[in-house]
Amino acid sequence: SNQTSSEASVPKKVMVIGGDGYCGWATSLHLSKKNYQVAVVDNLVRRHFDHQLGLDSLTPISSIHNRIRRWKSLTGKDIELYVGDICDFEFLSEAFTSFKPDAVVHFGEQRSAPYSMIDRSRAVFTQQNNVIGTLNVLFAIKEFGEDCHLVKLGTMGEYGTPNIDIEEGFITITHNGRTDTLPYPKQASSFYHLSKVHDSHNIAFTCKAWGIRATDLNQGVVYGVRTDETAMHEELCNRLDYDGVFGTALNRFCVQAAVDHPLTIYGKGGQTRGYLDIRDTVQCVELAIANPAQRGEFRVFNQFTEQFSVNELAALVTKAGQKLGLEVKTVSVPNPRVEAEEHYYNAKHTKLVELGLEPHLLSDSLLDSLLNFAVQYKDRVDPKQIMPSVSWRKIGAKPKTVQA
Ligand code: NAD
Ligand code: USQ
Repeated sequence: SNQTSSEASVPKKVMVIGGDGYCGWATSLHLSKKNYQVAVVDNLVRRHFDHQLGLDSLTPISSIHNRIRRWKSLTGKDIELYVGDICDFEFLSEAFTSFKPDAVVHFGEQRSAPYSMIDRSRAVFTQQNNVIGTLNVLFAIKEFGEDCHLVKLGTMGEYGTPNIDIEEGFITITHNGRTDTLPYPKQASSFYHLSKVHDSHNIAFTCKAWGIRATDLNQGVVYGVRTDETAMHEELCNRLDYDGVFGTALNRFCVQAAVDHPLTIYGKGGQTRGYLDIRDTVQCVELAIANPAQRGEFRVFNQFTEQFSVNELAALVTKAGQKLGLEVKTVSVPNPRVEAEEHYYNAKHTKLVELGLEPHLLSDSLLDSLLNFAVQYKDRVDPKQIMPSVSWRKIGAKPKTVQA
């Protein structure tokens, strides 16, 4: 590093875009705890989606203002808050020039594949919000902080499920006797996952053209809820989505088991993905910030720790449930998505381990605690929100009405 010793003692400033969300809130607290100076940027649109669709987190969550006040009262640490939309470049410029971040962690996107497949307007919103938001962040860095490191949340879903091993971002190919290292082919399968592909292309281009330093974290599916910091007080509690739109596979299965709902396996259940514990999300982001990309470098890390098929997850939750006296059943739901249900999957994930990631692998004790957590809050579950309601094939231009 080219930091002098006097500079090294000044805490790094990290702007966390999407810092009120599931991954972003846990990361904001973790970085603040580790003595980074943190600013949360969020327009709270996720809380608005929940209201629009009649959904709610399993866990009760405090307002972002109360969360930040509680953190200050418990630890003495300040987290700055900028409430606004990063698609509004004036707002973003103001936040940038006032906070002057050394790194920006960008979680602030519409992140649900089913949400992006509800209807035309949600598909358009998702790509507009995500692609333009990221473009604005790139322009803000170029304009106001050329040295600022962009740590961008991408997704393993950018790669799809090719019948060959998945590399970390790039693949070396020999074609007609010539060899080159090229971006790994992208085959995303929702308008949401495609928005991440478009982001990756825009980021790679600006690294080359403007010398931006960026790390694209192709994250797998995140599970779990508690981190050391969010467990400190109920007002710091993180959100846990279990509904058919925002809930993700393992978290959903634990909540389903807690309320005696059969585990919802879509189609044949052979869909295999990379997964990681939310305690590793915060660790990975910290590692990326502590070891920044070089000027002009577009780095890609595959951010997950283990691969599972949907059927394997269902079997693990069934076994863990039995130990707690829950009789867990499964049901095969006609797949609402268009995706391979039996396929090869072998994705590399060594770069974060090389930087020092110590994974929390999925264990019986984590499953026990997640299941116990779900049982603790099971009275808050609305069973009507569990079954999937969004069809990849039936999406149309007409606004979809929300069932009351
Ligand atoms: P989330 O919906 O809980 O949080 C996203 C946050 O971003 C919300 O608080 C929302 O209000 C904010 N936001 C959205 N658009 C914004 C805008 N235009 N301006 C300002 N703020 C905006 O989602 P999450 O689960 O925490 O995911 C965070 C990121 O990580 C996303 O980019 C997602 O694609 C990625 N990711 C998530 C998972 C997962 O399993 N949850 C897995 C892989 C990747
Ligand atoms: N699935 C089921 N039953 C369920 C829920 C999901 O069988 O009840 C299946 C899906 O069909 C899919 C797989 O499980 O094959 C994963 O689905 P998911 O909803 O858990 O995850 P996904 O839609 O891919 O999206 C989530 C996050 C997204 C992130 C992505 C990482 O919402 O933000 O980008 O995980 S990844 O999957 O690696 O692309």
